Amino acid sequence: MSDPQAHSGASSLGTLDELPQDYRDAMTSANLVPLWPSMRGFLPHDAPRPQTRPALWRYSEVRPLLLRAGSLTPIEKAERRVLVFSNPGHGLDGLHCTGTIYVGMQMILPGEIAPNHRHTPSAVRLVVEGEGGSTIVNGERLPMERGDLILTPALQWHEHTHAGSGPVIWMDALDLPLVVGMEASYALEGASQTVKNGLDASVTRYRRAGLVPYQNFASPRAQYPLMRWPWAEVRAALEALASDTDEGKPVHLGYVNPETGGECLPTLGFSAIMLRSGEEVTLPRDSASAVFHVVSGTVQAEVAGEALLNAEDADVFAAPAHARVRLVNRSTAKPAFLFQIDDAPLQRKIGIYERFDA
Ligand code: 1HN
Repeated sequence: MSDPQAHSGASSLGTLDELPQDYRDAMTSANLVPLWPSMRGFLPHDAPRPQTRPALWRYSEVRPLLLRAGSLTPIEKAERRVLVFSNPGHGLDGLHCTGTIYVGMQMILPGEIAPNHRHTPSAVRLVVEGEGGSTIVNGERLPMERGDLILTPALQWHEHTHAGSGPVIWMDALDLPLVVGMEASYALEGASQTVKNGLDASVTRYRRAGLVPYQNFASPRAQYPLMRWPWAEVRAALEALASDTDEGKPVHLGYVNPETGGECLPTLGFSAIMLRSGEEVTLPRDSASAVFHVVSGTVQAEVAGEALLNAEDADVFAAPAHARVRLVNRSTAKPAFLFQIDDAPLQRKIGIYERFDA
């Protein structure tokens, strides 16, 4: 995008070592620094310089390490048994998948409980494998089936249980880096919840797009009316959209709050992409950072010009803000499905969201 108001007569700015030592010492003892030596770093010209690198985490590497954590670390010693997808551009300890998005893979074993708590960061789960897992959110039991999206928004009570056999594994995504940056990240622990509603009540109430419970017109709408999006329904909706979308154009659906039509969380956005067999798609480039999770199929991704080859089931890759993302499904037999997380909702709210392609 070219901005007629912008002009890049980039002149170099003064440096710290051009300043006399006594002046620098006086600034330091008064807790002052000059802006000009670091100005370009904080405000680079023409485009951001993300620390986030295009990076890929392979489930075939993550899974055995997660299973091993099951015997190395009992749930009581972990509360959440998670391996965090740390973007190397940020240093591994910062828990950044992108600048704003935290992603990890969590495992719970039969009979275990990941205890009840609530916290200021918002979270979602995308279920990867296993049967019998549930997340209980504010007294509502949400079954965890492969590909399902489950919300646990900011400050809502949530705990995870597992009544089946074998491990249950899911991907967690949180706006943690953002809330940590605001110095507002904290949690409260609580006693295990009493399940108050029927199984999966929010999915029952909001069974079909375009229909909401009638009494909601008269009473204040719940902030988070729908808590779970079953994958079977998302997949069917993608297949329907594909039949009405030209080859090479993204078959891309956004998850929304069914009462408002807006994003389902204030900070992070969620969407699902279908790549038909043999299809190659370039997503419209925008200012958001994003994380992609392969639900099924094989995807060759190119992120900011870097090739991330053959991402397969449950593999995850990160795209920095402003990056171009190209996706190819080389299979001639099978479609591929991706789940996307981005920080576009927050960028829109603070007025910095930009789309660079028509
Ligand atoms: C959390 O509460 C969960 O509830 C998972 O399952 C991952 C990462 C950082 C902070 C809180 C969960 C988390 C987390």
